[in-house]
Amino acid sequence: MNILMCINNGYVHPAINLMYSIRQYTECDIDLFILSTGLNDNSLNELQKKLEAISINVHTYISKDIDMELNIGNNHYSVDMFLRILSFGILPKNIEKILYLDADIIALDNIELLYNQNLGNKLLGVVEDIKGSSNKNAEYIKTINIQHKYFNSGVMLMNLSAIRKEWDIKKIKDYIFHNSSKYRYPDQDMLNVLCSNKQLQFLDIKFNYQIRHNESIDIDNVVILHYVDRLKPWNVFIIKPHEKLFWENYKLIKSKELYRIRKCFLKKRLIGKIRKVLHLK
Ligand SMILES: [Mn+2]
Repeated sequence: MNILMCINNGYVHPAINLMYSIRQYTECDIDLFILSTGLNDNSLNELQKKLEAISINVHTYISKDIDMELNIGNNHYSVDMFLRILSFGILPKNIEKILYLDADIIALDNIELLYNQNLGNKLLGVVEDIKGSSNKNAEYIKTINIQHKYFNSGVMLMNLSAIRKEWDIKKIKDYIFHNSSKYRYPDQDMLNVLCSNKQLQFLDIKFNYQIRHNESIDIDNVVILHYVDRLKPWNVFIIKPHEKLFWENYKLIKSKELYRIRKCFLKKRLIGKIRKVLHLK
């Protein structure tokens, strides 16, 4: 099974956590492809070591100057997330199919169920985005002008051989170059615009169950749980039951790193709140 993640240093531990959760449910061969604009040596070594321990082969592709090429500028989104759109041109040509996963995700069942979905000639297997069905975002989504259901780009089964036939790497780079500041969720909106209805295979919600901090969940059927809120399990004050699942899995990794990151984040937030109350800048 080929898995793709596009991460920077900040997401190395959530990524390790995700791979451990996947390994809980499957013994199949896993090749993990990491695309990044840069990972420091410590992060990279840790990633390799922790994943080797659960028999996952890691392949890293660093695209250092891609932000200049794509003109992302001051956009507060990380450049790394655009790499998923370009993956068809970066990854070796013999990779015909790959499962792209965000790092704010854990598996609760065997993801081979998802990997083995038949896409035929379609480019992507995706799940509808929950924001797309809320009133607040429906108006905005109308403005990006798509003829299909708005999908979430955090989980995508990618038919790379079909994509290579349809997309041209230079044209896609140009498109990102000229449009990255136009959209609210740039990479996701662009992927929605780039695909027509007949190029998409919509999959069951259980393959990308999008949960927000304040929601409750019945996890019986869920294969992939996606923490879509801006606040991730490692930066919320109070851990809800679905976030507990994340931390229970993290125990397997035997590392203190994510606990440390959480502590730093909460401390910063607390100081921010105190300064606000005291009207300090
Ligand atoms: Mn996500």
